[in-house]
Amino acid sequence: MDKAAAKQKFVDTFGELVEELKTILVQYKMPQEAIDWFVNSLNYNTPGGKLNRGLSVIDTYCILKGISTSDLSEEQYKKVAILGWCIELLQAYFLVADDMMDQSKTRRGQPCWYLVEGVGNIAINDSFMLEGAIYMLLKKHFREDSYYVDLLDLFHEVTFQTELGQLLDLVTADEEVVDLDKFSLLKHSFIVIFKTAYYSFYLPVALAMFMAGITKQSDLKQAQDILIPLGEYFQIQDDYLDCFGTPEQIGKIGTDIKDNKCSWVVNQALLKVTPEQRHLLDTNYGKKDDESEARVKKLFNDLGIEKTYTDYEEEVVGKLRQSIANVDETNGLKKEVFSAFLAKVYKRSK
Ligand code: DMA
Ligand code: MG
Ligand code: MG
Ligand code: MG
Repeated sequence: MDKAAAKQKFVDTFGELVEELKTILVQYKMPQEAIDWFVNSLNYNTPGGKLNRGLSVIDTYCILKGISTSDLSEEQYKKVAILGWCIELLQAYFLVADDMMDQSKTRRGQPCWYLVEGVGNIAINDSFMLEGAIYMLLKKHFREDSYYVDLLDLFHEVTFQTELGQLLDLVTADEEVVDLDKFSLLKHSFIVIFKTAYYSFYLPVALAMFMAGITKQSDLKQAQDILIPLGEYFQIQDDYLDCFGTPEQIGKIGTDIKDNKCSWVVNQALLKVTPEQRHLLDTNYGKKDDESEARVKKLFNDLGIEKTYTDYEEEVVGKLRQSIANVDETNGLKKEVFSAFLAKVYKRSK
């Protein structure tokens, strides 16, 4: 099955899950307007992205089992796809809230949910419900499995880690006072590992490992030791694209400069600036107007940040390939789980 077909097959299972979630509300005898609202929020916020996280659960499961997707029975496929959609629901939950907190305008090429006519602050409750949907689905489909509690633990812990990352991201980006001395690459590393790497990289693989019964502590640790640095690299790409990608490419309008974010880009710039350039950065970074943002972007160009980025990318990918080559496959973990994941993100432009 090619990539597009695999994605389509996965997308096709989402409608069924929406129906299942809708049935729960019908059983509660919920008035129709609440049912329609929830269904609309699910459909607006959950599919529509790259679906890399969700698809990775399926890919990882198949690699661990040594089979191809077409070898899975309908029933097996649906079960592993549900875990994939649970990550996509988690992602939808984070993004709806993230866009409000970051005052973003667009996401996946459409207006952010909170900006849709009639939504506004109801989006806060909608984000909670996207998260709640995960546990309704897990209960319905995994309640009888021996690893049910492991799935719950994993979702809960990774959610908490992500929220901690979002916290550090937000408190490092003061809305009023711009103090670039608060930034550092070490703090950046904390932010991105917690807000992105755990849920985007460790979670899909760990879920598939639990489902495939490959759950030795040492193997979960091997997975973390590769996936956390891989996720850090992925968020550095996100930071880079926020500034240097086009909205057409990335489906969103970058906000990091105006939001005073402790991004990888500004941290690299801080390592290179002359005192005059530092003054320019101090007076323009984190300002809400387009002119200040343009001055900061021009400075980033003058400093050659694009080259710094491509050098970084080659270096980190070299290291990741080395770690992958050293994976111990004795207990059933496979190097291919990681190389497949790396291939999905290497040199990405969206
Ligand atoms: C996103 O960080 C992290 C989470 C948990 C959603 P971000 O604000 O850089 O993401 P984006 O660039 O997609 O708004
Ligand atoms: Mg954001
Ligand atoms: Mg954010
Ligand atoms: Mg970003």
